[in-house]
Amino acid sequence: MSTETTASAAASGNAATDRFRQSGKTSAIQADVERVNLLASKLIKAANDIVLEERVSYDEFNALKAWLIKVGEDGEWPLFLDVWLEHSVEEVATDHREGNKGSIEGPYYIPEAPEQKTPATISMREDEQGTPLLFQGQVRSTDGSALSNAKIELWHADEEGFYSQFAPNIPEWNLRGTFIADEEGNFQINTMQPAPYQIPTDGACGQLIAAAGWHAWRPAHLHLKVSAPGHELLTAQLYFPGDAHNDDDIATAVKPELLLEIQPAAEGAGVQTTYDFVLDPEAK
Ligand code: MBD
Ligand code: FE
Repeated sequence: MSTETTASAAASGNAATDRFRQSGKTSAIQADVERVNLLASKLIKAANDIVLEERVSYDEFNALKAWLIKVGEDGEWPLFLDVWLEHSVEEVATDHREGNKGSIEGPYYIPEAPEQKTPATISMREDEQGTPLLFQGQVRSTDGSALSNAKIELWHADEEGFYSQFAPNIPEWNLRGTFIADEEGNFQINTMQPAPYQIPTDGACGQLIAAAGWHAWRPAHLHLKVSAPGHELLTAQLYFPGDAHNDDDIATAVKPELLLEIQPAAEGAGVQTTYDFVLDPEAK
């Protein structure tokens, strides 16, 4: 295979870095001097404490410097931060919620995927490999009322563990879509079961994982953003029972409430699952 057609850490990392730059996520940030002072001082102190406690050597210091440089060169800052830090940020951001548990967004979300009313089939290749998955459920508010015309954004890896727009030779919107539920908040989406995801082994994050003797896997997962007027946006992931990495996700993003129950498909090949979402009303 030529280099253009082979997935590489630097290609997916740099695509994730570009996507973050374009996301607008930093446009409204007003850095408060007190807050920057507090957080930066604490982070620097924590690092210095480790050096003193563990008697870090110059060789280790230089290995760190070289590695941090490589994280940037490979475009892997989004991957690194989403795998090892986002889960705590997500916990803080959502711990007031009474409705559905959520999980991290990760580095591979693209907004404004093509919209369809459900029932619908996500965009996929004619010969898309894998087990067909019918994903259905209802979107409700915390008071139990159905949220008519709720919006469900779904994106996930293919059967090889690759995401469209972050790996070569996959159609732009493959296994990505925006779905509108019916009047009763019900949705039915046909897709393909994703494979587990392996952090690229040829980039800085993979180098750290190998050097530390860790594994590089996330369990198979569906990514979702579920929204309805007057309600907080839910960012979540859903997982498949029996996956070897549900208990040791490298990104620490599995919660028991996010495990699906899988049944054989009632019609046709593959499997089906029903999962209902409960959204919190926006605080007044
Ligand atoms: C993924 O697919 C993902 O969901 C996260 C959180 C990090 C890396 C890859
Ligand atoms: Fe993912």
